Amino acid sequence: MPEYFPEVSEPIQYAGPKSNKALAFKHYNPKKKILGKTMAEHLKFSVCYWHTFMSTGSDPFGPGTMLRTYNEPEDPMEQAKATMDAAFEFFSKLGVGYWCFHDHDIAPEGETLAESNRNIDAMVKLAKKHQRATGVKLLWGTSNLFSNRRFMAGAATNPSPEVYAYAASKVKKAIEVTKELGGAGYVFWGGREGYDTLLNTDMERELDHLGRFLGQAVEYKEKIGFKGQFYIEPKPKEPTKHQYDFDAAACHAFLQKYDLVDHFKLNIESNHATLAAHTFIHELEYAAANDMLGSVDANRGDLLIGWDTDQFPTDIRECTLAMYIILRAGGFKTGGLNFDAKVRRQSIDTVDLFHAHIGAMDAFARGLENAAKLLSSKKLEKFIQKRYAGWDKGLGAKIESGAMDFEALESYTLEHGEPKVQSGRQEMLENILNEYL
Ligand code: XUL
Ligand code: CO
Repeated sequence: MPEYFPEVSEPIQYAGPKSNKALAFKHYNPKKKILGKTMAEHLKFSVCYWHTFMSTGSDPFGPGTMLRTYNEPEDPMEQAKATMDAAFEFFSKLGVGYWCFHDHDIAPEGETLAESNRNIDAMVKLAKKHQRATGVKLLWGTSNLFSNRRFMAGAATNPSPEVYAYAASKVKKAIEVTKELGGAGYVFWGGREGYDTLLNTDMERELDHLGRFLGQAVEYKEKIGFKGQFYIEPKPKEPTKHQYDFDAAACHAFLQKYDLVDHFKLNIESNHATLAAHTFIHELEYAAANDMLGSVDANRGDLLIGWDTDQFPTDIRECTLAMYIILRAGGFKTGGLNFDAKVRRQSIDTVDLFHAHIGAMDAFARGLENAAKLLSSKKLEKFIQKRYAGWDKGLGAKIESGAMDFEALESYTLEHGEPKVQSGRQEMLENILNEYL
């Protein structure tokens, strides 16, 4: 088999923070134990197939810039096979435990659904062989329901029932192969489930269709005995003007309305959070507070660019806060940290893929170490506990237990007068956080 990443001859090693080696981990030490688990077990890093192996740097103003030897075969299936060989070589050399894919990242779409499915089957066979040989596991699978022109007006929310049927057929197949590959989860990202203009949109009907579609997916999952976790990945806009899975709260409300909330968790993506005018941390916290935190698409946006730039995460403060919430919520169960991120258009060499992933893995390793220390110190926990202590006894406890109605609350206030107020101490808390970065 040809070698696709000859610039890295040995798997990337942990060399420690003092090392000057660029192709080495300075902080990610997979075997190091933190709060009873290894770093690898906490972080569960995953490489995404689409950006890392399928994108070559094209943007709305120009074509790809990156020449990859695995893209050289002209026959689409030969190219797909070379790409998969390259992908598993990359996973092994980088030392990640997981990968994620869309159906048509790994296999070219055929002229018909049947041909597409045959292509997928051939590639799944090869993926299975590589998984066995390398030990790399599938974090989640998904179906691309947004690139083909048939999906221009959405998939489950398409005005045409025939498109709904096509989308269902693709999801059916994608769930089957995710199961076949032992996938720990399956993601629904509603790529065009939304609208470009309300002037042509029956929103009520589209939402009902999306609810039905996801319900049918749950039925099929149970029918075939797929034990993986279903996730919805919120995103507020792009490619459509408005996407129904706007943010964690909108997804949560939607799942409750259609009685699906017990069957799904959320896959929170950092750059989608910021597009929704939230912080990544807000979305994680909302998901955790509602027992909906499932998995993470780790990346970042650019403060000055208004679209999904999908850059590799490098901000230690953000990684620390993210890991703080994830640790406090009990850590990942089925999910992990999937790098839904791509190298910049000028980063044209395959070695740039290593630099990008190494940097992001080191950033989250530092985040994990900082978060574990901050959590163990209980400094923020204790402050919050004290801030809400009024609810643990007396009046607060009575309100929480439902023992005080509005009349009783009025009597209390008339008797006790003006409430005592306390400082929020934001600046002091920010200083504490900085001590841990
Ligand atoms: C798009 C996005 C997708 C999903 C999977 O913004 O994040 O790649 O993660 O379909
Ligand atoms: Co994503």
